[in-house]
Amino acid sequence: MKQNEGKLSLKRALFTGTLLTLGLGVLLAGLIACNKNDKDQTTTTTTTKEDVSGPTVTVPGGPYYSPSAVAVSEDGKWLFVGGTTDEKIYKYSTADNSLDSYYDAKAPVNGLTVSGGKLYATVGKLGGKLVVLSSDLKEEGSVVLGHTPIDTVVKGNTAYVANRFSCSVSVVDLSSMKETKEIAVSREPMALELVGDKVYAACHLPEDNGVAETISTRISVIDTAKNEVTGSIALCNGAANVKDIIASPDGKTLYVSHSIARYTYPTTQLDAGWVYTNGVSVIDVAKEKESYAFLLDELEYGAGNPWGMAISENGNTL
Ligand SMILES: [Ca+2]
Repeated sequence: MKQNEGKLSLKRALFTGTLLTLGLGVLLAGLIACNKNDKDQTTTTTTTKEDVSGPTVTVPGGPYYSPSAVAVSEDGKWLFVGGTTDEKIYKYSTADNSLDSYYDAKAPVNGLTVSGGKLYATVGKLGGKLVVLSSDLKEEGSVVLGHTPIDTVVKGNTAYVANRFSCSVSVVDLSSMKETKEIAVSREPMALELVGDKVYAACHLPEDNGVAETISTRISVIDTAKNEVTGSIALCNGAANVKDIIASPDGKTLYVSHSIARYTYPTTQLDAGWVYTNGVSVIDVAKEKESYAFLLDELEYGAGNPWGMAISENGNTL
């Protein structure tokens, strides 16, 4: 009992990190209802829903949307929302939450990235695609890539796309919309971040042997001059289920959201972080090394699995 109390007070000290709440879930809840009444399940025609914040939004599609990706236009006027189940991308006005238009991707939407006035959508599973859309959701080009393309960064005329289940990053020449190279990275790249001449691919699962001294996921570092992996950053022991990576505005720090498995503990209790806690790893970009990780959980809750991150322009709030 005494030992338990010691552990708990240590945890209490550790749980002082700011709880990361992106707030997008709340926003999305206001914009899109995730499901409708059962009686509507065969309806494919346009339906009207009441938005909780007031205005009525009209959305097409089936009974489930499963919003899975969001992006905001560079001028802040438009919100793009992609659905996994209804396979569409919606464009909403941020001024009054009204639906402006939508694009039928005809495949699950895995990720959305805004860059240079264009919307880059990663869609589909095996043989998924990168689709480039204008800001008014007109398709300008697409290219078939690996298994479950999920995230994109754009550098000049080149797009880098993480193919989650191919364990690779595709290099796409945007003028010809051709894949020029597929770069093997660590296990299940989930999210990409571009800092200077490097693309950082944050990978979902560890690649280590199950009896290795430490087991953690990796950030694969791609040098965009060579389009080769030139580094691999290990996260803290037990780090897994990586979902997102984001750079500080000055490019000196990377933040990675993930859970931390207490895999060396016997599973005698589930709560209070005995099996999993949720954390953010902080990476020193210049050293290509993790500086520290901080935890996100409330002491009595856990296993929420943190997902997307955003950072304020001054870099002070994550
Ligand atoms: Ca990203």
